[in-house]
Amino acid sequence: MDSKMYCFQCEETVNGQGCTVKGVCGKDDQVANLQDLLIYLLKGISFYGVKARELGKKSQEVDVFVMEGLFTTVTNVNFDNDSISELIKKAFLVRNKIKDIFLSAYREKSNKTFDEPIPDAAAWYSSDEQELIDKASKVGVLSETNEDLRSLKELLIYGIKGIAAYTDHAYILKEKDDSIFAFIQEGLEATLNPTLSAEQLLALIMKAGEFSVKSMALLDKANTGVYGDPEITEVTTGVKAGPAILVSGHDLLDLEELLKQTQGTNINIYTHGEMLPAHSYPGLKKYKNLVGNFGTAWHTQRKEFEEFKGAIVMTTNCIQKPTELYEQRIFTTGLVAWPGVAHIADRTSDKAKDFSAVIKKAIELGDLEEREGKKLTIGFAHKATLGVADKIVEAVKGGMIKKFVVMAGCDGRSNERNYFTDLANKLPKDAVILTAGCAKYRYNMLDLGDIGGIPRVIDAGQCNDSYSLVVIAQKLAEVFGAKSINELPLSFDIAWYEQKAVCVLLALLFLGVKGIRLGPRLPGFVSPAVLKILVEKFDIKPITTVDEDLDDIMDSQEAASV
Ligand code: FSO
Ligand code: SF4
Repeated sequence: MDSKMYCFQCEETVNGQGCTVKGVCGKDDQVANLQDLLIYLLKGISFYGVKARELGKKSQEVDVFVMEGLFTTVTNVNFDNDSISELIKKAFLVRNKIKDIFLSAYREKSNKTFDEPIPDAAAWYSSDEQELIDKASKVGVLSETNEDLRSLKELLIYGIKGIAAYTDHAYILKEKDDSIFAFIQEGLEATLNPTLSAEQLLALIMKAGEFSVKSMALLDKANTGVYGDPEITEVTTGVKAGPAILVSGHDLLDLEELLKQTQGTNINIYTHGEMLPAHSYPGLKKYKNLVGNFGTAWHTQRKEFEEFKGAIVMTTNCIQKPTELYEQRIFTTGLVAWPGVAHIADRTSDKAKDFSAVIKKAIELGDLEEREGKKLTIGFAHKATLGVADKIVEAVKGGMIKKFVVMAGCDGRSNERNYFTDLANKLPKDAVILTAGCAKYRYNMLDLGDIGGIPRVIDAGQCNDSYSLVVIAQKLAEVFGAKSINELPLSFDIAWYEQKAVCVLLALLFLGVKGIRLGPRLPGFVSPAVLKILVEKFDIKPITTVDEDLDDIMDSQEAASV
């Protein structure tokens, strides 16, 4: 194949097969190839990382570098050549560090020099720019020539990217779990092993499901530990008069630091996209300057950021190419980067990030005009939802709720995603939607009403809060005396886009959820043979038409049967 790059990690990949000239997301071939080289070097680092751990040695710097490197390559995080090139340079240093740690531990233990074969990813080095570019074009996903092994390896890596993203969010809030760091490296290192069978890769993919659950649970612990358990909260989507800053992405600490730094000023802070759940955390909603939510899912940001006349901060994915109407007033931070966009530097040790440039910009831009907006009810994470469990159980037993439909995941550009809006609209009035992630923006503004005070869209939070949905389902299974959540009147209709959704999907498979509908398209990186395995083992199916799926959803497992 004559291609300048090859990336098929997200749902929007060209023709459902692969971006070969430029990413639909806006990633150019050079960035795509350099990201491939970075992943390759992270595998090389992991080769030594796994060996060092076997001898009881590890390094936090190395663990964090691998985790952050993976998150950097998630869809819509980093589009900047220079910053990826810097990470590649650093990867060589980090690899040397863990190599030295391992070699000295090995010598100490065995009294001899390590002389086993070393994979190219753990040995190759160059500081020459052209050599780096040449190498980058050779180590991407197509370097595995067996289609099925490639499919399994990439499924594993994308799940691990999601795990890394959630683990990084938890780490920022000072929660960590060494077993997750160890698994991330175990999974990456395994992809270098030419003798690994499809069965062994499948076992690792299931293990990734286990660690997906762990990473989401860890992040739940971090978020609730720092900001308290989400509370059922009404959020306004209008605009108040006054200078303003819009915060998008998923990083709650960035939002909090900005709230603190603007406290006592007349600057209003708004959430965008996946930042919406911030309003339900007691530790964040207490800030009077957190005034509302503006806009919807990530893919409408170009229009919405043009309309929002204040300053904008992008804390994590999903960033799109800024238009000239707001490129001078958008800032990136953390792992996010777009060439030419001003970047807020990382916090040094425990010192907060300095958002003064954003604040200065908001003041310069002046007042926003007042605008009316709808109200959204959010905050149905596990604690709040289980707090009203008796009402839910009563409604199920009384026949007012016949079905729960989990419609978590991501939103995206394609019109096919109207399926989720249409399905939500057409669901009978005795069906309740459980949601998390930006997928909700396809139906959270619809007036779907409530059942005895329980809203028909139960919004648990960000994509990682799919964990809450699982906790809720497990609790319901317990209350109804069901053997598993598969026996509940519960259907899964998941919208996916990027690799965090792959992590959520693997978590559900690990928990034994069967019959998940996935849309709008099945992943391009899943080969026909791998799909056959997933269908046989888990009964995964693609979404079809709204009417067909609706019949199927409502026919399966009636509430009355529990
Ligand atoms: Fe959406 Fe983007 Fe949260 Fe993703 S904003 S698509 S699954 O990054 O992480 O749900
Ligand atoms: Fe294409 Fe998605 Fe990869 Fe971007 S992340 S290059 S849209 S497959």
